[in-house]
Amino acid sequence: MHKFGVVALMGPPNAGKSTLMNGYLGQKVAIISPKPQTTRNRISGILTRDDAQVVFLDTPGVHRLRGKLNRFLLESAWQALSGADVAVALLDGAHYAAKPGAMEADVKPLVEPLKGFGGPVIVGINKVDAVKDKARLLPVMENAARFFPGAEIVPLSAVSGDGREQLLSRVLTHLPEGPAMYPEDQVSTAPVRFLAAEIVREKLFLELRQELPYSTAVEIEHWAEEPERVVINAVIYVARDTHKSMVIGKGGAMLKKIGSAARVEIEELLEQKVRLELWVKVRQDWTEDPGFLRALGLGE
Ligand SMILES: Nc1nc2c(ncn2[C@@H]2O[C@H](COP(=O)(O)OP(=O)(O)OP(=O)(O)O)[C@@H](O)[C@H]2O)c(=O)[nH]1
Ligand SMILES: [Mg+2]
Repeated sequence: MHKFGVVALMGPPNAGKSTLMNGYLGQKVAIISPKPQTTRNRISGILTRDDAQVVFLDTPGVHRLRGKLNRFLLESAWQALSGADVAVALLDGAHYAAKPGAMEADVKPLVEPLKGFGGPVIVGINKVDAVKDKARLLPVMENAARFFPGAEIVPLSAVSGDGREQLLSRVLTHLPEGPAMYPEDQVSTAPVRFLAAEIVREKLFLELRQELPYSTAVEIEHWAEEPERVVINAVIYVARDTHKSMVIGKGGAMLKKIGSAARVEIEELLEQKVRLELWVKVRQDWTEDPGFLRALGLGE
């Protein structure tokens, strides 16, 4: 019997959704950072095995923040749910083991939509590697059972891989029978240009301080395949004049660091030499500009 289905990876920001998806794929498709709200679009990751093909949809963390960009992020998460066969609600178990009271507010925005989803919900209690005293996980699991009644609950670590297969085997029991829909070597439906722009965005998240990464966006402006290399020009949009100099850094040092880190990874992705040129442009308050958000592929 062969199964095919779509799994929505939902959860509060920073729970480890993107890390988990990459772990299943054995390669990096979604970008990851220690900052919440790293993911901005639904991103598919396709896992092909002999007995099943599973399409994971990584989603932006569900949270309660204001602003148009955040509304689009939420919308994108709910849309993943609407097309899914199974929902995995991933929670940061280490965070709630240390702060049991924090779970309620974090999961609140998820509870009703997951009830309305109607399909099976599996709760993943992630980051168990970071919990020394495993007894502290019990109240976390009890709490999760209270907020998501009827859901199966699986502790795991997306980083170490412990529990990852157990979670997947629970997911597989709920997937419908069906043939594979994608070629076995396809890992995502996202175009490589998008993945390249995301890699640049990840470096912005890793290098820039505090709130600055949230008001940056990356657009590939030019992409030329030459015989020996790929030439890529990418624009980093910032929302204010003052942000521009912070992204460029003293003598261009910051931009250089971001550019070379991104180039190395884009070369791995494309398996080709890459020349990456980055430009920083100010687009005043772009996070509140619906037309521009749409142009970036954020929002429908
Ligand atoms: N210790 C530990 N850290 C983890 C684990 N999974 C993820 N992390 C870390 O948690 C942080 C957030 O991981 P992401 O995968 O970006 O989380 P996310 O849920 O996709 O976050 P958003 O896209 O912002 O919603 C990163 O620093 C990860 O390295 C885990 O199992 N154990
Ligand atoms: Mg993410």
